[in-house]
Amino acid sequence: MLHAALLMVLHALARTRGQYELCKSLVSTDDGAVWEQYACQPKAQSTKEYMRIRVEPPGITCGNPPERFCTLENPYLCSDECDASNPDLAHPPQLMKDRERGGLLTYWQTVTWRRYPEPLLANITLSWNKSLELAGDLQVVFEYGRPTAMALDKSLDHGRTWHPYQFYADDCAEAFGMSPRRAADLVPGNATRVICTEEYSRWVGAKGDKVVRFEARKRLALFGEGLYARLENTKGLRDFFTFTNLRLRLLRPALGGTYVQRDNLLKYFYAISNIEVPARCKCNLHGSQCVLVNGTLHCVCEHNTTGQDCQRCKRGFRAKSWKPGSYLPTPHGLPNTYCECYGHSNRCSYIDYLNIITCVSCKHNTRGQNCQHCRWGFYRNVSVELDDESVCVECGCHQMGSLHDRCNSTGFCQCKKGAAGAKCDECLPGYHWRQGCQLNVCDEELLVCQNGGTCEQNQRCLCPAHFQGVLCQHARCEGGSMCDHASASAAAALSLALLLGLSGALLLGCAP
Ligand SMILES: [Ca+2]
Repeated sequence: MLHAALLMVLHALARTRGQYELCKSLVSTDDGAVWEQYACQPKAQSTKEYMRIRVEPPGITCGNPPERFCTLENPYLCSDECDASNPDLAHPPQLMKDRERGGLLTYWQTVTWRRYPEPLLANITLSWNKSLELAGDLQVVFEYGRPTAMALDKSLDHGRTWHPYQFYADDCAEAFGMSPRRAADLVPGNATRVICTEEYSRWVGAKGDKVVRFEARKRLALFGEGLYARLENTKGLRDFFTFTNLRLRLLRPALGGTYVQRDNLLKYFYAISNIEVPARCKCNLHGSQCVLVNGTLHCVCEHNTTGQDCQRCKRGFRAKSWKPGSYLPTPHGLPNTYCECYGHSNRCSYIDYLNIITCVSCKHNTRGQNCQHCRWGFYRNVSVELDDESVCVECGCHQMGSLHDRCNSTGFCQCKKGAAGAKCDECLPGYHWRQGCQLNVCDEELLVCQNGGTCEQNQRCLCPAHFQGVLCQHARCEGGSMCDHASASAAAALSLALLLGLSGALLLGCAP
């Protein structure tokens, strides 16, 4: 009773929770508790705490040696100092992802543009060692002005190959040879276009907007209610929001004006106080949880999948090829992997006292937890795959000739004495078929009827008038004499009978 109530609660919970948050739920059916499986994905979250940051080139971070810098607002008040050896004056990369306490602004800062006109270049590589899906706007907060030229790249393969994601410049044509566009200008047909935007690079004063965005939200919103169908059907759309690494290439700092003031290069540098990457673990719709394992994010995989991204079938579940889950049909999608029943059942039941999931009502004469065995009385047809409907062939053991209706793995039945053949429907030499194999009394080969007798249905010799015995080997010796000839042939028959293991009856006859 309590169990049933719990099931109802779980089921209700499954229905009321958001889309794709639940991978499965136990439901009550006539067959008992059965798992219903759904496509599922982890919730979007801030991924800052799992993010690793690397900055390049070496020596780009300020403070080693200590350095003075000015600000664009107050270019001649150059009292600020960056000193890597002093915690209060150091600006290391981890300050781009720290939790700022008590309103204290902390930021990573580069060296100044002392080497002008050599460009001031800095790369920031963000890595998670895990495939993620961008679920909101990527935001980078710049202090002391936003760069006038910057590129955002992404990698899907842990940094082996990189692709441009978006370009940012105060003049896109000049910096990248592209016409400027805004994310708001995109339409569903070009939602994955790589654009150059001028929205985040203009000088708005030091107190103005500090944020540079990659507007994933606007791109996703282009599809409205049809988003999940689009994610399913539009090639490359899911991949567009997927990444393992992101890279910011800072190409030219904020200038605070239209040109570089060569007499005051200490006011040009980059400083970033925060990077937010709202994303979800990519689990291929086979997991709703993502956990840290040895410091790296891993999906908690359902639907008999495994791997960091649930990108493989579990051991023993490889008869069907792996597939990602599907967003369709909404609201629960298709998990695309049931418990593995090799196509002989599409229902699975959870047996709670054994803690196993087992296929229910295996069809096509199969049985077993995964419908991987043949029912009694059937054997495995090795010439077809396990998921073939004709995988189990009936043994067809002859009811009379075999001990029972089961056969071995090659289809051979267990025969009663004297029976032979795969189905036990034939007799060994010395036996004849009569509701099974019966021992011959006489035949045309070894137990030939003697003295002109004829064998009747292998059961008895019909002897001529003057002979008797099982094989008509004895003369009828009336009066007890003149039986010499017959006795000699009786002796021969006797030795033959002993040879064949016959006994008893032949010993009777005439005494000499
Ligand atoms: Ca910070």
